[in-house]
Amino acid sequence: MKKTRVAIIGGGPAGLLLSHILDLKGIDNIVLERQSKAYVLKRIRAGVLEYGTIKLLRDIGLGERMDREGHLHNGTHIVWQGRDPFFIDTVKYTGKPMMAYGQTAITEDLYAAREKAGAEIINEAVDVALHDLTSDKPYVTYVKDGKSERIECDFVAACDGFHGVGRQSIPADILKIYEQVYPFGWLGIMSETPPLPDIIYARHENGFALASQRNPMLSRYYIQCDVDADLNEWPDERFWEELKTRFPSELAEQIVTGPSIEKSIAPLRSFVAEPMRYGQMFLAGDAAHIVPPTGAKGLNLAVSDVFYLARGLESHYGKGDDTYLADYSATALRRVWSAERLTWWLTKLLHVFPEETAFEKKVRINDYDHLCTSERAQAALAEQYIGLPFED
Ligand code: RFL
Ligand code: PHB
Repeated sequence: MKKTRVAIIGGGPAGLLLSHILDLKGIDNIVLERQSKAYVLKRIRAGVLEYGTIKLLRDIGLGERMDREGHLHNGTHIVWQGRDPFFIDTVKYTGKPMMAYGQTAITEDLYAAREKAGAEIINEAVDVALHDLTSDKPYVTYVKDGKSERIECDFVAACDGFHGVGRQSIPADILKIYEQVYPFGWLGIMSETPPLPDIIYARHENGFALASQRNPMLSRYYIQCDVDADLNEWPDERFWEELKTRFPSELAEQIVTGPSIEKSIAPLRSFVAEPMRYGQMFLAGDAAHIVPPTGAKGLNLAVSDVFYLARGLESHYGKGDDTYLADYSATALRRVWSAERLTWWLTKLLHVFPEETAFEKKVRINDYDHLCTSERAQAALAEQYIGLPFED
């Protein structure tokens, strides 16, 4: 049997970041991760960091490689078939840039920092179960190498993603779910080719497309696709051809194609579980909420949840003050709902909906035209796109 203060379920970005910050504050913790380290590091996901995320990573000593290898951007472009292009200018309206730096690299940096500090990260921990969450002596059981194990703790941090056990341990009569599923997915590829210089969302009658990047020789592109599309129907040649169709010709000509090194389809979903606390357990990151990737908010929300949770735990252990922990769910959810609204709106604006009525089409175009002509609309979008500041 092991004992720790905080048992962290999930060794993705939320779990590892929480473990790192708690360790800096002298709060001991153990991370339980279902997958192997190699598997976690192989997952390709987010690529764009809000300014608050950049600053937090710098503040906790994880900014060095990010500042060396990441790429700062003043905002994101939108190109819209048959209309003027538009730039979400975060620097002009908020003074803050965004950073293209992959989630894979952040996870590598976090693993390296945790291992250097001698952290206890238990990979390939299966059958994790949470017990006595409403008592002051919760515990976690799991199986490692065929052996049943138990960890006693003060708190459980469920950072175990959308399919984790944390949220499922909350009784149905307490948990409230808000959900919206979209009738399409994103087909994404990674290729070892020089990316376009900017991050660009494209809106075309065939559907949405996105040009993004990881480093000077690594490009990330996405196109809207059928949610039940088969990857075998999308050989690289077809992907590149469709991608180029969705961008204006002067940009399409600049896209350098090459073999894909990764290709996958992600469904799009908006999802919020409330509250983000049950007894001594706190949910953080994708365990509590999912946003569609339009707007690049998922990882950034995981980071702000962890910021609020770590602050609450520090105040609990350091000062015996539980005000922040008591407010955790409400505080985190204010920021979550702001990102939910933004990503839902951007998804509606930029994708082709199969069932869209002629009326809805007109309203959507009007929304875009308003954005292109109204400084106030531009400022409001830039403020939410860069991410609202963390609350005091
Ligand atoms: P994760 O990354 O899913 O990690 C959860 C971890 O928990 C483990 N786990 C368990 N461990 C033990 N026991 C169990 N029972 C367990 N169940 C699960 C899992 O193995 C895993 O290691 O959640 P976390 O840490 O909350 O991080 C969230 C982010 O990963 C996610 O929000 C982003 O990737 C979303 N996202 C983006 N976010 C951004 O901020 N900017 C972007 O540009 C961006 N682009 C994206 C994205 C997500 C995408 N996909 C594939 C969904 C682009 C895509 C295509
Ligand atoms: C990415 O680079 O993976 C990316 C960029 C912007 C988004 C989503 C994903 O909105």
